[in-house]
This record gives sequence, structure tokens and C-alpha cells, in this order.
Amino acid sequence: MGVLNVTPDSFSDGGLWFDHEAAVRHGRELFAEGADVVDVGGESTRPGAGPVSEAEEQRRVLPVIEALAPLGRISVDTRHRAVAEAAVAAGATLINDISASLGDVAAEAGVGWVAMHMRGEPRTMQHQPRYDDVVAEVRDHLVARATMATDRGVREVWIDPGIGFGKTIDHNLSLLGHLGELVATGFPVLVGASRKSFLGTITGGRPPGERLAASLAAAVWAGHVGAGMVRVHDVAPTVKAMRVVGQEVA
Ligand code: HH2
Repeated sequence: MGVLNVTPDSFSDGGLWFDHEAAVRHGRELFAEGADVVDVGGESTRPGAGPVSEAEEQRRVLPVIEALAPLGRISVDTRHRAVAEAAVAAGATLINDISASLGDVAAEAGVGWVAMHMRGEPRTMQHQPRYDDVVAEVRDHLVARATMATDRGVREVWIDPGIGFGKTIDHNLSLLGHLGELVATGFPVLVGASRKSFLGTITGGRPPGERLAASLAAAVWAGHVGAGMVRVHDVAPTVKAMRVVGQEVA
């Protein structure tokens, strides 16, 4: 899954694809580089980000989705019902939902759904997040949401631990280290670790543009332990790296 942020303020690529033509060009590149899905988002959810109006979010993403949907599979990265519905009408077939609350929208629209775990909301989620057992709490929350959506008739449900969403570095590392426990639930797992700040911290304070090696390590690890999809900014190198992990041993 390639990331396409049509925002002025995303943490690693804010402003780069805010212009419509630039966004469509980048989406085409992501497909050409080997993305199976391009994830179009119009609201930054980086820690501390404030909300965007639904009208503005739609204005950002809908024309881009319309332009890219004929070229490949589009997901819409939103936590807002009206945006998700309009995005599906514009051609998206997967709702990437960081609030894990739009399962009924996916059911009604007959599209796939990603349920991501987030503790709190973006503006405040990094204020001292606490868990007794982060892996069990995230897993149980996601399985409950995913089961509810399956019962409502959503046929494609992904679960995602929500790396960096209300989590410390240790929480992120525990979730990655125990990703197998999410895989064992039987729901396909999506992981988004690309360029996130814990990778910068671990590698000595690198800014987002210098986190490729760390991002590839996280993607390769996730694929190795059974994640079915990784959400990344750097599609071409990730596709190459994942191809190495995906080789069968004779
Ligand atoms: N992370 C981000 C946004 N959407 N969706 C899923 N399913 N999983 C994730 O880990 C995830 C996500 C945050 O990254 P990004 O879109 O690059 O930044 P921003 O929120 O600043 O636009």
C-alpha cells in the first residue's frame, strides 16, 4: 500500500502532493513502482495535528481518487463517515479507518475495511499513553471491531496495530515484536511503520527523509512474520525488499 497524502502538513511528505496534478502524478508513480493499493488521505493524523473539516477533506481527496481509480485499487484514509461514503462513490474500494469505527459504512457500501487501533485522538494521543499489556489490549480491541464488521457482512476486514497512534517507542516495538499474535487471529494484518518517529529515534535522531533503511527493516520484519500488507511511502525499494522475504526455500 503506497501512501498518498493530499495534505499541507503530513509528517513526512506534507505539501508535496497537495496540488491536484502533483498528487495524481505521484499516485501513478506509486502504481508504476508496484503498489497494489494507493492510500489517499486528506487529513494529517500525525501527533498533535488538529482536525480538518469534512468538506475540505473531500475537496482534497475526491478528485484525486476519481483520477486514480481507473489505474488500480484505491483506499481512502479517513475516519469520517461522509468522506468514506463519497470516496467509495468516487471509486475507492477499501476504507482505511484509523478510528476503527466505520465498519457499517464498509458493510453498506460493499467494500473492504481496515480497522486500525488508536488510543485517544491525534491531537492528544502521545500524551503519556499507558497500557497494562499493549499487545493483548490492541489485539482484543481489533478482534472485537473486526468480528462486528464481519458479522455485518464486510467480506474483507484487515486489522492494523496503529504503530505510533497513542504508543511509546516501547509499545511500538512490543507490537512489532509480537505481530504474530495479531496474525494468529486469522484476520489479515496491515502494518504502517514507514518513516515513523520511533524509527528516527532508534537510528540516532534521523528526520523522516532519512528513515528508509529503518522503514525497510520494519516492513521486511512485518512481512516475515505474516503481515499481508505494509503501508509505505517508499514503494519501489519496499517492493524489492519484500520480494527477497517472499522467496520460497526449496
Ligand atoms: N499511519 C498514518 C496514517 N494512516 N493508516 C493505517 N492503516 N496504518 C497506519 O499506520 C497509518 C495510517 C500516519 O502516517 P502518514 O499518513 O504518513 O502521516 P500523516 O498522518 O501525518 O498524514
